[in-house]
Amino acid sequence: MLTIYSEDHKLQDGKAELIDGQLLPPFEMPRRAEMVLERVRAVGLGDILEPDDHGVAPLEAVHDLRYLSFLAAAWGDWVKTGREHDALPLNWAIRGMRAIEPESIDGKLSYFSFDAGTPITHGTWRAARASANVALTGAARVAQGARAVFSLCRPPGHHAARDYYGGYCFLNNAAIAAQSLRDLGAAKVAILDIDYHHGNGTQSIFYDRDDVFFASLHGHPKQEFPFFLGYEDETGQGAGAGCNANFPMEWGTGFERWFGALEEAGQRIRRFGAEAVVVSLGVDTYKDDPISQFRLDSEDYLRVGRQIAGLGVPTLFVMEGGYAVEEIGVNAVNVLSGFEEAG
Ligand code: SP5
Ligand code: ZN
Repeated sequence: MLTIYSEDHKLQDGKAELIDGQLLPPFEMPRRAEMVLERVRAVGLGDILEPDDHGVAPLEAVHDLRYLSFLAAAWGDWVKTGREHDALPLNWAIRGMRAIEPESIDGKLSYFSFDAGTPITHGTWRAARASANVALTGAARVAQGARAVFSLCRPPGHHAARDYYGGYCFLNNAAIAAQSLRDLGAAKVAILDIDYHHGNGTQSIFYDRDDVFFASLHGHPKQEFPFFLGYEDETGQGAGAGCNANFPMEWGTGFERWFGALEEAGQRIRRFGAEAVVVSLGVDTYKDDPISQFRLDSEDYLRVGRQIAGLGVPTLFVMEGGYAVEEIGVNAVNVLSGFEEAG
């Protein structure tokens, strides 16, 4: 299996995220991608390729123009006000408040985000664009006939919506790749999101569309971040009615229960008739993940890969979360090895 990777991910290297009532060094750190790359090499998964630059058009196909302009300018605008540390928002519009884009950078950070866990730094925009290019280059290979490609994206993407960032995500790599697969000829595309957290951004981007099916297995929103999306009764709207499937599960969920949900999600994707699948591959479902509460073990990920191979359609794996840094390489690459084995 071909891996797409860019060193530019290292440009996203924040100093602090707000988590657990504290400002801590970010769990989403450069070493994550380096550990995955190291494991790709160690098992001899296949060639490792740098991404091509796909320009802004595929970003604009998924994200709002004003949001993209904000992201491109955010660090510069922040520094202009005399600050050199990471940019974090302070507050958000909530019930009864006005959703008007403010002029000041502090106001814009609040307007275009949903958490204070996602620092914007000097290199954020470049890293996020490189990550999207990694996804797009993988999508192009899949469209050209590859059975499967691994886009080793960092920063991750599935929490980023059309016009807001959060959850360590700025550009929605999986959504950008899925839209690109559509534009390159696949009539129907499915996104299977197996990251521990609900892919709120991806769901919202495709919620009213019948050409992209979204299925997500995740921590139940009654307990887990991002809290305000990911319930089972969110099934799509308008033309997209029936094209969204959520499988929320409670803290402590183990592999057997989780795998049952994966089988069900697979059935839904098969019934939908997807011609290609994008997998939002997070391995924060791992038992020792420092911020998550499912109980998958390293060997389980081999079975996950085999199961996804059983869908029998061209597959693009897009890296999302996973914060047990020492094990992230083994866990992520086990999914890919399991897929390959099932060849
Ligand atoms: C891509 C991705 O996996 N993003 C996840 C972002 C999660 N950020 C906030 C998680 C809050 C976790 N709270 C648990 C505290 C553990 N002591
Ligand atoms: Zn996650």
